[in-house]
Amino acid sequence: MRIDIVTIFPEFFDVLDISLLGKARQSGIIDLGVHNLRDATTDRHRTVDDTPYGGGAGMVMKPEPWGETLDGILASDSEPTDAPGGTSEDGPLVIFPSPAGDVFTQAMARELSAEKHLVFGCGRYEGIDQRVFDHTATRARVRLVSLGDYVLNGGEVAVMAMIEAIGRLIPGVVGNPHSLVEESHEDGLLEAPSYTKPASWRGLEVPPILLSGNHGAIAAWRREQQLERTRRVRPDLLQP
Ligand code: 6GU
Repeated sequence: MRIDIVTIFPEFFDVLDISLLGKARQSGIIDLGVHNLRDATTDRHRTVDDTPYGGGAGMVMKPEPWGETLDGILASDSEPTDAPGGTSEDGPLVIFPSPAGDVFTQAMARELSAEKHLVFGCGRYEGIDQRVFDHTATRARVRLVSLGDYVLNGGEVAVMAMIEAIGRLIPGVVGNPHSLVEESHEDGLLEAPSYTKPASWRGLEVPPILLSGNHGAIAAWRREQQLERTRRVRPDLLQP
């Protein structure tokens, strides 16, 4: 998968060199490009924002640097976006992290992990000039995606979370694919508690069923733990 990130804080994404995602990049499963929005500015101060038309607090990101940067990224995509409105299913999908977007879920991460080319546009300040979204939507699929109902200063942390959730679902990124299926949210429930050796630690015992060797009984116990935990912590997940 090709991933491009547009940001005014490119160093923020240096951590993608390490860990699981770093390995996936080294092995060529993920091809990452980080673009500094300020490289597309032409003034001495490398200005990316300006005051909002109509007044109001804060600053709005100017459209020109976004247009320039996205032109370069979208032109480099080998898949022609020849569908009406530039929305070919095979072309790039441009994601703008925004608290006004669809809420990011495990199901969305799985869907996005099947894409060939994701472009993340990290906004700062009070947002990006609306015409950037409108123009981009004439030549690519565009989605606004939110991490949840709270406010971040910019899209960078959200994009980092999304890339981690998406990246680990790409075949070959996580060594043992079985470890993906027993996790919270994969089956719509929270995961069961897990234990390792020693069997007794500081007076706390591992539930005896897990030492029984009875795999059927263990699976049933885990399922019951998942249901109990989900009922208690996230009853909303059990609503039809
Ligand atoms: Cl995706 N961006 C920002 N700036 N704030 C958020 C968010 C995203 N998701 C929740 N809050």
